[in-house]
Amino acid sequence: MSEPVIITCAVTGGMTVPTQSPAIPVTPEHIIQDAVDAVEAGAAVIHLHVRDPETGAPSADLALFEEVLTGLTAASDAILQPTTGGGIGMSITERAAVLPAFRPEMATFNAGSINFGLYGVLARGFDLQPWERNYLESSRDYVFRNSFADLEYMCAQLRGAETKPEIEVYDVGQINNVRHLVERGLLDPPLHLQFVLGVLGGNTAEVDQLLHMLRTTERALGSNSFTWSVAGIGYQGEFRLAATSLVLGGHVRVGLEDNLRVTETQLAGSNADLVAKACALAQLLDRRPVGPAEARAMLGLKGADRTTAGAGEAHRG
Ligand code: KMH
Ligand code: ZN
Repeated sequence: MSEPVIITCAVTGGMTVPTQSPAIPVTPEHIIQDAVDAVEAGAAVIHLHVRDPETGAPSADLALFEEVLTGLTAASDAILQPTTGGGIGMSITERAAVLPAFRPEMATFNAGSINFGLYGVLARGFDLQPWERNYLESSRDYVFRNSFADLEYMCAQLRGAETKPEIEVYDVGQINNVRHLVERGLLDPPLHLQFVLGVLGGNTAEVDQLLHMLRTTERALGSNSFTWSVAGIGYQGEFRLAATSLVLGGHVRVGLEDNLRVTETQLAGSNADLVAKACALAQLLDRRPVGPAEARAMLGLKGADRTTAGAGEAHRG
C-alpha cells in the first residue's frame, strides 16, 4: 500500500504577474475553472489568491474572495485555503480579513518577515503592463512583514475563525518562531507546515536546505507533532523538491503561483498540467495522491460545512 500524499495547488498567487504567462488565472471565473480542473487532476487542497479582474493585480477584495470561494464550494469538495499573505503592500488587517469573513477550513500563516525580491523578472524582457513593472520594482524595497505582533494577531484571527493554519516557512530561522508560538499556546499542534523554498529573501530551493529545515523542525517541534509539505519556487525548485518530499514522506505543493513551466522549456498550459506532473511523479515514487475527504482526515479539518464562504452575509459585517 503506497503512502498517501496531499497535493496542494497554488492557483494564481501574488508573486508572478500575468504577462509572464497566459495560463495565470486572473478573473474569478478563470480561477474557479482552473482550480476545478486542478482538483480533477489530483489536487486535494486549493491555495487561493484573487486578482483585480480588469488589471490582473493582486487584490484583497473580499467580494472577489467570496465569488471564488462560493463558486469553488459549489463546484468541488476541495479543501479551500485562502491566503493571508496577500500581495505586496497589503496590511496585516487586510490580509487577515478573509478569516472572520469566511471562516475557511484552512488558510496560510506566514511564520516570519522576509525580503521578497520579485524584481528579477524585470530583466527577462517581458513587455510588462505599467502596474506590473511598478509592482515588481517595488519588491526591491519590500519587506514581507510578519512581526511578532503580526503573528500574535494572525494566530488570534485563525483561532477565532476555527481555521487550521498552513504554516508557511521561508527561512530556517522561522521554525524557531513557530516553536515560540507553540510554547505560548498561540499555535495548536499537530501543525501543518509548508516549506516554501526559492523566494529571493528566503532559503534557496535546494535539497540540502529542505533537509536542514526538516531536521531543524523535527528537533524544535518533535517529529510526530507536524505534517509538512514543500513548495519549490521555479521549475527546478518545484519538481526537484517535490521529488525529494515524495521520497521523504512529505506532501507537495505545485501551481502557477510558484512555477510557470511544466518542463524545462515549456510553459504550463494550466495548473492542472502541474498537478498532473506531480501526480505522475508521486505514483512513480510509490505515493498515492489523496482526494479532499482523505486529506481532511489526515489534516484534522473541520469540514466545508463549518465555513461561511458563500453565505453572502459573511463580509457585510
Ligand atoms: N504573495 C506573497 C507575498 C501566502 O499565500 O500566504 C506571500 C504568499 C504567502 O503568497
Ligand atoms: Zn500564496
